[in-house]
Amino acid sequence: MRHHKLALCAPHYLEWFLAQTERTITRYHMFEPEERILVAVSGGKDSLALWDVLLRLGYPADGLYINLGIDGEGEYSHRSLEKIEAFMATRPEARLHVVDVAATYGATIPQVARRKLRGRGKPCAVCGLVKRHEMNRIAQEHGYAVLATGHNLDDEVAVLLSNVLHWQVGYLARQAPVLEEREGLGRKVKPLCRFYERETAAYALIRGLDYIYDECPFAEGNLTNFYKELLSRLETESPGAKMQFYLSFLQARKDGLFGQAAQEVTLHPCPTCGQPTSVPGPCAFCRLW
Ligand code: Q46
Ligand code: ZN
Repeated sequence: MRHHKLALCAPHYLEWFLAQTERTITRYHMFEPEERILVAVSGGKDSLALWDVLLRLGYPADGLYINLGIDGEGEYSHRSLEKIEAFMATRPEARLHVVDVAATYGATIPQVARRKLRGRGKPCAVCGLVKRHEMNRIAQEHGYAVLATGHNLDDEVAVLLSNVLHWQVGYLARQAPVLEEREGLGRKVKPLCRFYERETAAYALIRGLDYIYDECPFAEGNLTNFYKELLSRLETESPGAKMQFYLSFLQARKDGLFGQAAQEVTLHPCPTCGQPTSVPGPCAFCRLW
């Protein structure tokens, strides 16, 4: 790890990874040992690595898998669930919640997106909306204190670059390792946010986690992946550049650079589902269906 000027063998790498995760959890006050955690799992390396680490650190962490009904090549969603079930088979203490979007709401994500967008564009906006709503719903219904996602440093800096390029000050104010809970919205945390993507991949590999390698077929050619490529070129030239970009952003944010924008908008409960929304009336999720 050039950016850390550190080289480790496999057993020490695993120790290091656990200790670093624990340090991130404490540093950003993500959760206390007795708080119940819901981990959003996709079957990919980051979310399975996160779930594995939290269990090994002794946290009460359950999983949530949202079946989006994305088939693409070889039934993407179906294969994702298989990986998660294989993970669970060797961890009897782990519990998994599964939400099947088509069974619950009557259409898969590609179907509802086609309806909504009349065939234009990718279903990602619709997909993001549904995932956020369902994560929040399951966390609330089952009384989880916190929702954890597997975002790594590469994910975070790609979003950061995108937000900076468009000067999305409101988004910048809200991009953080921890989003505190507010009326009707649970706390959200990203315990892997200080790991490079290849570090979470190395962890998954050494731990022998079997995960889904392919990305969702709709991710191909998206802008986030292009930003990731750009940032990786920067990293090659200047090891540690991504970490530097992210940490100095967090510092600037803490110093109040986005202070005005951080002022929260007033939220109203949706009359249909009860989740908070910024405009009075039904929320975007309920309007979608
Ligand atoms: S948003 Fe888009 Fe992802 Fe949903 S449709 Fe696939 S690529 S899974 S993170
Ligand atoms: Zn609603």
